[in-house]
Amino acid sequence: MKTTIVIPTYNEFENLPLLVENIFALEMDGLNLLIVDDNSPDGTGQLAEELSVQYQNRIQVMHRAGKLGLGTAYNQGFRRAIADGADYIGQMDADFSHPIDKLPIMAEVLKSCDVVIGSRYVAGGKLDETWPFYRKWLSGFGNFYARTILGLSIRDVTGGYKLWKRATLEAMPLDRIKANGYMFQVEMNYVATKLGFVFKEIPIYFKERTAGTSKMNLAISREAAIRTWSLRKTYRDLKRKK
Ligand SMILES: Nc1nc2c(ncn2[C@@H]2O[C@H](COP(=O)(O)OP(=O)(O)O)[C@@H](O)[C@H]2O)c(=O)[nH]1
Ligand SMILES: [Mg+2]
Repeated sequence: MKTTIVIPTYNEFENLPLLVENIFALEMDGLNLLIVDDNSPDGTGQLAEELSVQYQNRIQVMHRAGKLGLGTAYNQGFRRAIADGADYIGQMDADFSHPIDKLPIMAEVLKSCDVVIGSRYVAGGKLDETWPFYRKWLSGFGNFYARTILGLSIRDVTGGYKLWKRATLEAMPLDRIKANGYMFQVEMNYVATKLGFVFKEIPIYFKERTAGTSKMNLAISREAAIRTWSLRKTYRDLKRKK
């Protein structure tokens, strides 16, 4: 049983070593990491290579030419994880916002569904308490907006902490997923729901990063606001691959 967590990185030099150490401290069987680095100017890519040597075969590194966005990083990472024979494939940010200690329970819950989301919007889940009101509001509103327009029953549609069954990802038309920011999460959820896959959400506390800086920006929010409306049309003809 192999579980590969895909971790996209852009300037996460300060976070990566402790993150990796904490993940492997879980001592989950068959757990390994795939780091997708976009030629980070701070040297995260080189650091990842060094960690890969230190942790022997448990870390793979993909290097891309430059900052190409979160969505394409996951897209390429997923394909590679599938090709490398992972049974469960995860997504996690490199900045400790996603609680590492929830991974074992997510893996347990995945046995009885197709995708598990570490969710900020189910009972027991929470956004960072130190976030200012407007950020909480924006996150809550963004979720409500996408859920309503797309008719999704998932509570946390923009969350980026997930565990997929290999078969789920294999059935997804990854070549058609074009969104790159928060919208990548929404688009994946929408397509997977349309294909009939079953989601479960387990509560997480989403903690703001303490090291490094956020890469999200206005363009990403704008992409989300606009592309949400076109998803229905884009996937009108979607059928489950046989
Ligand atoms: N490879 C890659 N990783 C990225 C890119 N943008 C963000 N990331 C990573 O994606 C994760 C989430 O990004 P972050 O800036 O923390 O987003 P926020 O939590 O919404 O503020 C972090 O691990 C980042 O290093 C990108 O363009 N390429
Ligand atoms: Mg973050």
